[in-house]
Amino acid sequence: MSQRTLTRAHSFRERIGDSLSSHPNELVALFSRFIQQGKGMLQPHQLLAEYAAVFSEADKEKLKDGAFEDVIKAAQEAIVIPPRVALAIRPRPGVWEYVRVNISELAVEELTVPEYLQFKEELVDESTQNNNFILELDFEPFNASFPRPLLSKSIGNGVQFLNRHLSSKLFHDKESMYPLLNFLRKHNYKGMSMMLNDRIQSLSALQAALRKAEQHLLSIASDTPYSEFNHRFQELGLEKGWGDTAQRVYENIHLLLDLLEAPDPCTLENFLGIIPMMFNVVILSPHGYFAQANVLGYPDTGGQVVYILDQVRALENEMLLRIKRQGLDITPRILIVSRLLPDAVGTTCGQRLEKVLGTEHTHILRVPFRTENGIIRKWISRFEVRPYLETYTEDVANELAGELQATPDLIIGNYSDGNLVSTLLAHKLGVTQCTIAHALEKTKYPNSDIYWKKFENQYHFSCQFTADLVAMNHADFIITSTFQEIAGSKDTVGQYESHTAFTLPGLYRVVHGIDVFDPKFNIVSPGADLSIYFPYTEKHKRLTSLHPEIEELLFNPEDNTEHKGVLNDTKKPIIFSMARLDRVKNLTGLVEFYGRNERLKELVNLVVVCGDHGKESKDLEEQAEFKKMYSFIEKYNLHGHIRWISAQMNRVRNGELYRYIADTKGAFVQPAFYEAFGLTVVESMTCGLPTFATVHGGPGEIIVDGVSGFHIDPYQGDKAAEIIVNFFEKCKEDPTCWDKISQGGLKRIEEKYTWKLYSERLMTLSGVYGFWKYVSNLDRRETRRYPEMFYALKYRNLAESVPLAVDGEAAVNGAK
Ligand code: UDP
Ligand code: LCN
Repeated sequence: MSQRTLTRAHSFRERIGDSLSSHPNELVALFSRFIQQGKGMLQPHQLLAEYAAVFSEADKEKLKDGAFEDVIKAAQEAIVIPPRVALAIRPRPGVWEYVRVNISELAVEELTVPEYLQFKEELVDESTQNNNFILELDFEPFNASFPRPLLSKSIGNGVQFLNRHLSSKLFHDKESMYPLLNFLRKHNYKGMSMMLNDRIQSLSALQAALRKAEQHLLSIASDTPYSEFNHRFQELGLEKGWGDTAQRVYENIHLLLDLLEAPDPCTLENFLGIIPMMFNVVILSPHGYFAQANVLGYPDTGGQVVYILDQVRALENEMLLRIKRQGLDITPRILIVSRLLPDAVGTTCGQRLEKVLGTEHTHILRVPFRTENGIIRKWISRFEVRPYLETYTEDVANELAGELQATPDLIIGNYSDGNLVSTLLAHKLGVTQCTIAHALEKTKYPNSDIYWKKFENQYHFSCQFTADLVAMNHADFIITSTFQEIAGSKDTVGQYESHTAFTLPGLYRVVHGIDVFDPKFNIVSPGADLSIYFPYTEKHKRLTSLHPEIEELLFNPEDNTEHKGVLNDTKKPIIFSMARLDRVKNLTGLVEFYGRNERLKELVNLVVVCGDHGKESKDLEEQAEFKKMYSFIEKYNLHGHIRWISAQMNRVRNGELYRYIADTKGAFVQPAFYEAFGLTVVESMTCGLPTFATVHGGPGEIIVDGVSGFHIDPYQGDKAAEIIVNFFEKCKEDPTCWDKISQGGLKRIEEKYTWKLYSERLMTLSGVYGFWKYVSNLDRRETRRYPEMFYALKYRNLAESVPLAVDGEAAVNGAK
């Protein structure tokens, strides 16, 4: 059991035991209600409902001193197998305790993780009950010796913790400084030494050289370029990389002297931040249509593409800035590696190399999927790419060697497939690896672990979850967009946290898959491209020349492949939504709750952008959503109230569309059942458009409810409609209500969600984790060996079981 489970004195087992003595009838009454549901699983809202049904307010008051309320509030799941009920209790993010109550024997016992999972498996597969030979995956022993933070609030700030650990470890005594010295001595770019040369062999030599250099710098003008004292520095044992001018070099030398004399975590982070380490970055995003035009809104092609294209622009700027400040004349390269699709259907996905607009040194490099029978021509869903990824990795490694003529300094994986390829590549090349999940499917599809067999044919989750575990454990650092992505909130479980312990019955049991307290986790939030998404109030920047096109999209009465439906009253505010037409995005749910609320229909029009009216979808989920959307329009007679526009791929025009909706004093609604982050939410808020967004996932954290937007619960559509009605009613009485939320949204974005903040942070992380990888290489060898073995023994077979796509047949699963 985890070191962070509660101490025994306060354990829930004991507290339930105490309640059993003090209030036996009440406990039996409550647990009997659970048992009456029969064999199955109860979710938190069901547990709370049962609690409310059994006890009156007065009873609850009486029970306050016992464990009842705390248990019910903290329980994330109950497994009912009469006469026993097991509870997974989560007193705070990342901390779990498992307890089982036997209602016939009035007994309470604490369960270990494997015991709890084994009990849960009985829900689906009785035959595993007494099977002691189930494969149990446990990463904890490999990390046990490494200290971790204990407070939930430290989760997601791994770099700070690592700096503290590194500074105390490195500066234990003089000898422990040697890794830093060796790291600086080894530093080079394509064989060209940087920072130190061979003249410096010891720490005392380093300190002496730095002091002499300091004296020399004090004797020359502060703006003297490095080239003018390069020779003098080389004689001292110092090479390029310290800075571009005497002033900057002086500051950086001083920083290292400080570090050597009086080490502290902040100086260490600052010093690692100035070392030139990042010149070649590889970013992996194999699946989907990855291109700069004509792709957004298609199945599997959404925020990840937007995120990466914005990320590389910000990253290239930051790299150039730092290289200049370091006084180096090196041209950086960033390569986004995606899949080459010979059947590119009007996109550039068939091109091998494509320059990224707005950058100088960044390209999309496309490498095809192939088998021994040749290259795969068509798009295939992200759930079906598995069988190609190993060969793909080899091909990518060869292409990179040719294109970069160097080993990359950092490899960033995106989404499950990209993260797996990044693992294989980083392993092969010995490079620092960062992963970005964007969305972990396990959270999006409830119970997709325990009932994995039901999902297998369509989604191949066994393979995907295995790949995710391998990648998250192999990565040097993990970037997430929000805290909730890692560890959820007080009441909800985080995406990564849900990988701590779970079971795929009959396949393997994850006893300890990932620890959300691991210092590899860092929250680095993305933003929106400010040249496209800016406030509707910035009149001088507004793209009014696009208004006729936008008005055509919104109001032209003719149905065509771009739009369906007409808005009778064009003066009303518009509530607007835009997403891939994916079940999880729940745009059909929005149409339904809009349709059911007469007052909402009176107050506002509804505009949804999703799907493609022009061609029949190849995606099964999308096909089903199409049908549902049409049926709700008929069922709730929405003619005259709704406009359904095909996916819009022109981002510049989309930016103006958000602002146009703001001109109508409307709002953006994001009704997803689950949204990992939610770039549209950030885009609409950046445009000053009041936003109502799902409380499940990232938007719950991006928006402060009632201040910078509103939370809605897609599972309670009627209530969501009421929240929107209330807002528009209030705005009718007092238009400043609208302005207040609009302003609140803008303020929130400025403070937390910008690409400038993102790229600075990413560079810092690469420095610190790169250094950490260097100093800890030997210590962490077994941590890497274990996922490798798991990959070879488990993942490979699973990947091979995913059927190969057949070019020409492309009815495919899912959408992200
Ligand atoms: N998008 C778009 N046109 C569409 C649908 C979506 O341009 O028809 C863009 C949207 O503006 C956002 C991205 O695709 O930039 C979707 O990202 P989000 O994080 O909201 O969701 P994802 O698709 O990644 O799940
Ligand atoms: C994938 C998702 O599902 C979204 O929630 C994110 O915003 C997007 O990737 C970018 O990270």
